[in-house]
Amino acid sequence: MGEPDASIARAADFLRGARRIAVFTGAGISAESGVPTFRGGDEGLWSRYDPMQLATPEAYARDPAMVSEWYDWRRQLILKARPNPGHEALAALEDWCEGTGRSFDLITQNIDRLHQRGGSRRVIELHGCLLEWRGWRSGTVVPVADDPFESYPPTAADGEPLRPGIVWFGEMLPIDELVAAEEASATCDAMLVVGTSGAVYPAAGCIDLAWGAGASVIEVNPEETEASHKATILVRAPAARALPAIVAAVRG
Ligand code: BV8
Repeated sequence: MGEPDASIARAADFLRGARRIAVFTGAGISAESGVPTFRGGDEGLWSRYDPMQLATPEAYARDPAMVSEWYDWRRQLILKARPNPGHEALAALEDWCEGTGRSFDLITQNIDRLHQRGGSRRVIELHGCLLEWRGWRSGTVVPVADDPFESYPPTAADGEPLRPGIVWFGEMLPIDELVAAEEASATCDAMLVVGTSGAVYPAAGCIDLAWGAGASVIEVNPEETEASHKATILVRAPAARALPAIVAAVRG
């Protein structure tokens, strides 16, 4: 694999030398599960939709039917998706950390729950989860069937419109998750940054915290990102290929 081989071996060395490992993931780690990313090329979700048109509370208030139908379309994609070897490698890394007395935290911006379905246990979801829906006004979480909703917006038994249990632009992140993610980022000595453009805050601030604390930052991404200049090591390869190789090298 040429250059990525050398970076994979170096990444494994840094992870083996770490006592506290944090992983920060974005939409790119689910790309090889068939879940479109936001900014990637012409297949990116946002290439067809203006994010500010749909991923905001104002958009839902303006057109709850259209916004909830778009999210239900994405929910169906997620339900059909399967964890890929990248997700599974991070679950194996978590096992290795537990087995060797290291601390491990997985922080994700993703709302697809593929990390948990791939075996990860300690997952901090900064932007919520698209499989969860709640009352637009009450915030009450309402169990929903996997099937596509019959009408849009979906409603609770009492008729209250439901919205996806995710964080939209302009909304605060869940405070407990944000505090836990920032604490893990500020105290880790190695951070694996996988599949994110590093463009969305305050989530991407986790990378800044690790970098500022002097942690080794390893970026796994086929492309340059806004976080690349903070990386100690650049692994320019797709996650489903690079992560299994890195974790195999870590476990020797
Ligand atoms: C808040 C859920 C305030 C919705 C999402 C100017 C400067 C700084 C900040 C701002 C600003 N203007 C506005 C803001 C704030 C704004 C923000 O950061 N905007 C950005 C666009 C500039 N942030 C917010 O609004 C946040 N809230 O600030 O609240 C506040 C304060 C007090 C009180 C009230 C409010 C909320 C942000 C959360 C938004 N919700 N998701 C949905 O899913 O529809 S964010 C959305 O983008 C995704 O969830 C994802 O988490 C996030 C980032 O995207 P990425 O995951 O990085 O994905 P992307 O497509 O960008 O990149 C994919 C990467 O993968 C690429 O690099 C690609 O190369 C790589 N890749 C592709 N294939 C692979 C791969 N890598 C590896 N392997 C592969 N195979």
